[in-house]
Parts: sequence; structure tokens; C-alpha cells
Amino acid sequence: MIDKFADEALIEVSSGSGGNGCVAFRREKYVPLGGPSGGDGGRGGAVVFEVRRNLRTLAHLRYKQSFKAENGRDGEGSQRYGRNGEDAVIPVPPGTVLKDADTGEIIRDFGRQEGSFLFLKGGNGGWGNVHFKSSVTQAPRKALPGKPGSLRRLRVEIQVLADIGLVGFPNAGKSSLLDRFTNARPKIAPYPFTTKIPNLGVLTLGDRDIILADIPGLIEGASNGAGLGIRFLKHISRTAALAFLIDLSQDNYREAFHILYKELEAFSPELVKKPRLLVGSKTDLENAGESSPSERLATLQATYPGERVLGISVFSGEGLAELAACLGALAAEADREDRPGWGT
Ligand SMILES: Nc1nc2c(ncn2[C@@H]2O[C@H](COP(=O)(O)OP(=O)(O)OP(=O)(O)O)[C@@H](O)[C@H]2O)c(=O)[nH]1
Ligand SMILES: [Mg+2]
Repeated sequence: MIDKFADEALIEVSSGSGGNGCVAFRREKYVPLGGPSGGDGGRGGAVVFEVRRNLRTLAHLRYKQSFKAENGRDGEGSQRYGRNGEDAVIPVPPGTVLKDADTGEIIRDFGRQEGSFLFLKGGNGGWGNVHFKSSVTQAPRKALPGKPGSLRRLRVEIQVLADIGLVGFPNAGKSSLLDRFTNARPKIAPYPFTTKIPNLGVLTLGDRDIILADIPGLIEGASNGAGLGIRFLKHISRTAALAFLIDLSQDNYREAFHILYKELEAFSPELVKKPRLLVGSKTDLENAGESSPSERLATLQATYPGERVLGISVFSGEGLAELAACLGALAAEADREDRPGWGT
């Protein structure tokens, strides 16, 4: 299962209370009764989650389990406002999901977003007595207390997010590619539906880890339950991009992408909006009497002129370096698109 929890932690977070408003009066020489001068209390600090791409685990939350923002300071005389409380900032990795510790209800799913997210606001500061002067009350003795902050107990979890999903007919060579590119050792066999549950593997390119997800093969009619169906497509619903593997040694290599596209679309229109790449596989296989693998690759590209098409062979190694670079570029492209900065 791809959506297995790699890590989890229980934490308690609380925002700061607002500072109290102040009751004070001006005291000046020769002014017997100065007006009100009590300032407002400061705002309580907020609880903020900061999603950082360089973090991969929640290990840091195992040591510190309670996060409390600072309270706002009380207002003072001479119309001085109390200082606002400092926020409590909690760093978490991408893919973090926040759940209510008691009910398990999902409160926030950061997905691939990066940046700072306000989670709990601090209490507002109370008004000082400067706000309560009126024509009838020249010397108000009234000021308001700050509002309390709030507290939540959270279960923090990481759900691994694959960067690239490998999609294709059974036997197209998806697991072979995962095996060749990553540390994963999926089962590979010359018959369809070898892969029954999704496999994840890590491809390291420079300083970026790219997580590939290999899923069971899809066939025409899968959206109506044929083969293993399409339920497992949910495991690639959060990937950044897709690579469609198309076996060039098969006669259906021209229709394959169209059929796969339809099945994905039936599962979720979001899937076919992801950045993608068409990979013609098994270019080492000559097909007796038929066109050569390179001619087939050219036909594939001509059939889908708007698509990026690449040929590979896991056996001969052809096109693999180019494919790795391309997957890296796809992942980087997706990184840039999912960067909204501040949210709520
Ligand atoms: N000649 C050749 N055979 C390959 C290549 N890549 C994979 N194969 C073979 O194709 C067969 C299927 O490979 P898999 O990697 O299991 O295919 P899959 O797409 O994962 O299949 P499912 O899990 O059933 O969906 C195996 O016999 C592989 O050895 C290749 O580049 N060249
Ligand atoms: Mg497989």
C-alpha cells in the first residue's frame, strides 16, 4: 500500500492568550485630572505549521510534543500597546496530514504544498480604557481582558507521496523499470497481472530523491471491473506526474495510450491533467517482419503529436539515462507548480 504511514506523532498545540487592556490615566503637571491612557493588550501568538521540503520524517516531533505560542503582553499606561506573543512554528515534511487525536478526523492535508500555514489564531488583546472615554464618562475605569488562546491535540502523520506513477498494460515492463531504476525489488514475470499491489522505489538524481510508484497493469474496461479494476489508481492520485509505459513489441502499441487515457479519465479527470510522458518500452525486441522498434517509436510520436515520447529498453539500457533526466525534469516541474506559499 502506498498510503502507508511512514511515520506519526502525537502533539499538543496551543495558541497564546491575548494580553489584558490597561486602566491608566494621564498624569501631567498642572493637569489635575488627565484622561484615560491605558493601552490595549497584545495579540496572543498563533500556531503555525511550516512545510519544509528538506524534512522527510516526523522524528523531531518525538522529542518535543507540546508547542505553545507566547501570550500577548498586557497594555500599559501612556497608551502603550502590549507586545504580541511569538508564534509557535512547527516544521513538518511535505505529505503531512493533521488529524484530531481523539476522533481521527482529518483536519488538514498539506499534500505537496510548501510554506507556512496558520493553524490556530491567538486570542485578541483586550481594549485599554482609552477606548471607553465618552462625553459622560471622562474617567473610565473599564478595560477588557484578553481573549484566551485555543488548544488542540493532534495526530500528525506522513503519507508518502510518490512523484511519478508508472501506468501501463500488464506486462509492459513497469516493474522491470522500477527494479532497474530504484532500490525496490518488485516481482517481475512474463505474464500479465504480476503486480497485485503498488510498489514504491526511490530514484536518486543529484540531491533530489524521486519516488516512483509501480502499480498493477490496466486493461481496457478496467473502469468497469475488468482485470484488477481501477481501485488501485487512488494510489497514484497524489503523484506529481505520470509515465505511461507502452510495449513497442505489441501490435496494440498505437492504441495503448488512448485506451489507458480513457480508463484513467473514468477514474478521475484529475489524473489525465497531470504532467506526463509516453515511454515506448522493449526497444531491444525486433518484431519479425514488422517495422523496427525505432520506426514504431516514430509512429507512436506521430500518433500523439502533443505528447512527449521516449523509447527505452531495460534489457539493453537504451534511453534509460534520458528517461531518468526526463523524470527528474517532470518532478521539478511539478515542484514549481505546487508552491502556493501562504495558506490558511
Ligand atoms: N525484451 C525485453 N523484455 C522486457 C523489458 N522490460 C521488461 N521485459 C519483460 O517483460 C515482462 C513483463 O515485465 P514486468 O516488469 O513484470 O511488467 P509489468 O508492466 O510490471 O507487468 P504487470 O505487473 O503484470 O502489470 C517480463 O518478462 C520482463 O522480463 C525490456 O526492456 N526488453
Ligand atoms: Mg508489474
